[in-house]
Amino acid sequence: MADMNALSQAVITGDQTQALELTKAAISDGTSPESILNQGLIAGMNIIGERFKNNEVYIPEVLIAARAMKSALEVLEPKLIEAGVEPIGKAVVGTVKGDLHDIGKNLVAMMLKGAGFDVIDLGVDVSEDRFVQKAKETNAKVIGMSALITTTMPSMEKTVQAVKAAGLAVKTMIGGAPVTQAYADKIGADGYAPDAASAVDLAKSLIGK
Ligand code: B1M
Repeated sequence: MADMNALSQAVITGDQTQALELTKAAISDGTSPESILNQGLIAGMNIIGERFKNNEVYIPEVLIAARAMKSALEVLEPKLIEAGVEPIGKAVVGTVKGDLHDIGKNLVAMMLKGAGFDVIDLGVDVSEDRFVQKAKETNAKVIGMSALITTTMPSMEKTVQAVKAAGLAVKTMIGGAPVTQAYADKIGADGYAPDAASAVDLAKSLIGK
């Protein structure tokens, strides 16, 4: 059985090689992709987040931890995405304007792909106009927005308003560490999900699947 603590440690210390090797080893010894993700990678990133908040580590350490996590996620992605699922609808996803955090958004995109969505990932720092324009152009059924900083959350409200002003039938869903259901209700978004797995359930229910 793979050592998830060692994997968390590799993320915490930003040891990209070790994080990759432990992820590959865990995949080959049959550890579930969800355990590798939650007990290994996310657990490590949460500890880095706490230390960052307490000024015990600084941006460079957070960056190398994020780099280690990202390369581990690249090898985990095919396992998280089930092969050969028929697309059940298009989803445009992105991290909102002013916000560069993309690890959680990438996870949401991966899980949506795994659930059979055709995902158009706009990346980070996405303006309300880009969300709307892409949703219109692709005839997407869902727009998924991620925000990790309290000061970028108002971009979600702007996007919801822009979608309404454009008269699009697309559903809007939001998530990210500082985001809540109460905030979704306040800004008139169609839904909120606390994690990537619930984001899939929410996206499906929003489009009646
Ligand atoms: Co930043 N950062 N960061 N950071 N960073 C946070 C978010 C912070 C909480 C750290 C802290 O103080 N404890 C804090 C925000 C405080 C606040 O506003 N409340 C913060 C800050 C302040 C900043 C800077 C301003 C620092 C500075 O420059 N002084 C700066 C901002 C830059 C910018 O965006 N303009 C900054 C920069 C960075 C790095 C570049 C160094 C790096 C990002 C690297 C990258 O993403 N490529 C970074 C990181 C890594 C973090 C922490 C440590 C980890 C975030 C992460 O990836 N978590 C973070 C602290 C923390 O959250 N613990 C922090 C793992 C990820 C899997 O979780 O993204 O929450 P998360 O996603 C989850 C759910 O939230 C949900 O599903 C995911 C999986 O379950 N979810 C959705 C996410 N999006 C969703 C969308 C949905 C549904 C669910 O529907 C569409």
